Amino acid sequence: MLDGFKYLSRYFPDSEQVALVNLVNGILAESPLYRPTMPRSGKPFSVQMTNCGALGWLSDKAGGYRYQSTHPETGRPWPKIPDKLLALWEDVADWPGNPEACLINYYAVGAKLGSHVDGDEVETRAPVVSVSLGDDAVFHVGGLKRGDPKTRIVLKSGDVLILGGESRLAYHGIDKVNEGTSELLQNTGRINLTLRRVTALDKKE
Ligand code: MD6
Ligand code: FE
Repeated sequence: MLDGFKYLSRYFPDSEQVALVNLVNGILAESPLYRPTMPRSGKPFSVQMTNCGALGWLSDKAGGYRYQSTHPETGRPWPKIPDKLLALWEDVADWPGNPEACLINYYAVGAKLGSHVDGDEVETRAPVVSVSLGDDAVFHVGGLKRGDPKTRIVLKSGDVLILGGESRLAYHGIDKVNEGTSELLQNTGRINLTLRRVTALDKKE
């Protein structure tokens, strides 16, 4: 495993997971899930997404992968990142700036996320910090090349992952979600939140 990869099993206890789901539901009411499409091909993702934060990550056929400050369907700014997630970043990121984006992924039955690198951020010295909620998922992480050997981890509700240091640009993805393994979400499925710094940090914030 590359240096800088950290797995914090059950970082959030059950009661805090419930609080996080309530926060996410509040965000979804303002900033609904939508289905991104692949650059060029326009093929829809199986994962549905939205964001909170000053910037949000998105992808569509015409514009490709990018960050922008507004929701692609409502045109409204993304809601703020909840304090509970800012506190998580403070606790685990070990990096002097604030996160600017929180991508919210929702996996309904059958959704998965192909192997990718989180590479659209300018500030790749900052880690990406993720939280899993709901059903278990089989996560893989490899190396800096797509074909490098992969390690698999079953991510459970409340788990936190940190891709920092050398692992920041490692390939990773979700092979499958094990439906019905958690009762946290009202509908079956899985939510993953990823906190990112996007723009370069040029001064202490
Ligand atoms: C997911 N996670 O768990 C997908 N990226 O649904 C990611 O793509 C991810 O967990 C960067 C850092 C941590 C992650
Ligand atoms: Fe990722």
